[in-house]
Amino acid sequence: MTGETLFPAGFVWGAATSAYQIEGAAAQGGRGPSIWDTFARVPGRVAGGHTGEVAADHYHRYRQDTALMADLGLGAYRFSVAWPRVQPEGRGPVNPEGLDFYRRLADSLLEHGIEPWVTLYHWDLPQALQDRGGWASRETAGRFADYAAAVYGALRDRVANWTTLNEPWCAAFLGHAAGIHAPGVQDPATAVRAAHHLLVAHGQATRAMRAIDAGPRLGINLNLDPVTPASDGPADADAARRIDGVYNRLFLDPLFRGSYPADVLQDLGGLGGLEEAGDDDLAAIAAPLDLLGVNYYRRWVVAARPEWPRLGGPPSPWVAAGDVEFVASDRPRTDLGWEIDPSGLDELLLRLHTEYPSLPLYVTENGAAFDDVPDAKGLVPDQARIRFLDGHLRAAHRAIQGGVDLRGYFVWSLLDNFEWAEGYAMRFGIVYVDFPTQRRTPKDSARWYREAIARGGLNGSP
Ligand code: IFM
Repeated sequence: MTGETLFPAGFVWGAATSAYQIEGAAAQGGRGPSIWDTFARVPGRVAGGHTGEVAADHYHRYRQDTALMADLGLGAYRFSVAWPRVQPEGRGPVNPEGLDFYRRLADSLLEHGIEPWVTLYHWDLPQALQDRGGWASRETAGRFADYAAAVYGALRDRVANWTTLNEPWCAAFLGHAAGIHAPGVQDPATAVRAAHHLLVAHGQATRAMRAIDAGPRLGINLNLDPVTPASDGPADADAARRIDGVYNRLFLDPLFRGSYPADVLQDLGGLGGLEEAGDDDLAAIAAPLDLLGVNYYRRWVVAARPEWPRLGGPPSPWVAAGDVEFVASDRPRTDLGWEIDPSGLDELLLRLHTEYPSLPLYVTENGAAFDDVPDAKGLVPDQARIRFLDGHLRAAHRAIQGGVDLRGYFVWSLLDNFEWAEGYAMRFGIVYVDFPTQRRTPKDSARWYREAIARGGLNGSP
């Protein structure tokens, strides 16, 4: 390969994390318990019995971490605010100590010339709100709007870029249908209702923040994946339509077209009562946004298996699609077993550009879990992650060449962290964290990313 694959001037080079996955200090600084504190304590819910109680201790080490980011040359850092740190009870008075932590973090980033990007909800609902019904209850949407306004009011002088929710599909369907994420509910109708209330929460928060001033660049982070039928047959095509519907379009359509997709409503057959969503809700959900954050990890290849659903095993997160098989291919995989397919990223970005136009896009998460181990010299050679990032950045570049308004890329993740139900076994960081000592070691991928950032792109032609 010769030449270089350069990104446009102003392209944002970032890294992302989330509060519960890295902060620790779960009972410090006035933080209240979240649904993940409760869930992780239940035996068998999280691999190894791990919890986020200490995590990467970022709450105490944030200065060291921002210095690390500066050393990498990051232009932006996406982090989430822990709702129970700001409002321990999920409503009522804010905890000044909680807000101060995020002010100090933002200041430290700004001192290093790194743009703070805030996500308001990355799955750590205050337990007190779960006790009142959580996302199954409409009341939670209103509480989220109050919380969003409080955080925006406190940080708006420091933070320009805001996203409301991270991956509402996971919060709704992993949390309330499969029950493999907090709060561990296993009821399809509740999952669909939770999805709607999450979207209403997004809409009401957007309204509340814009009522304070016209300042925020506002968006949402969706996990989106292309869905490909395993064959040319009509049954597999229909399986792909259904998975695309309940995974991608259930969120994209209300946000960017103002209504739930008719075919998905029909597939869901009245579950969750979505067809009764009123005009007010839909108008709030569809209020114009400034950006869409795309979290991309893989492509789904699906086949219809009418002889299913299988008996036994945990309930499926794929509501109304329990008869769909996710077909494995011989593509290489990460250590989490996720197939690696960079071509899904440009395909997805081009689709968003064509079907949901005029949205500035950012890849707000993309990365890979490997079982990294430091070598005898204390270095962490992670060639597989470098290949992963290189391949996906090339896909992002192809999308830009194809006319997509893609403005930035955030690697998931800056640090090894608490990977939800997988605990600490799965390492997504470009910086290795030795959890017993909390020592940070930039992996080879961090050095590689630093070079890409400095060059404004990749070595070798597209
Ligand atoms: O770690 C998660 C993150 O919290 C949300 N997106 C996917 C990542 C990898 O599973």
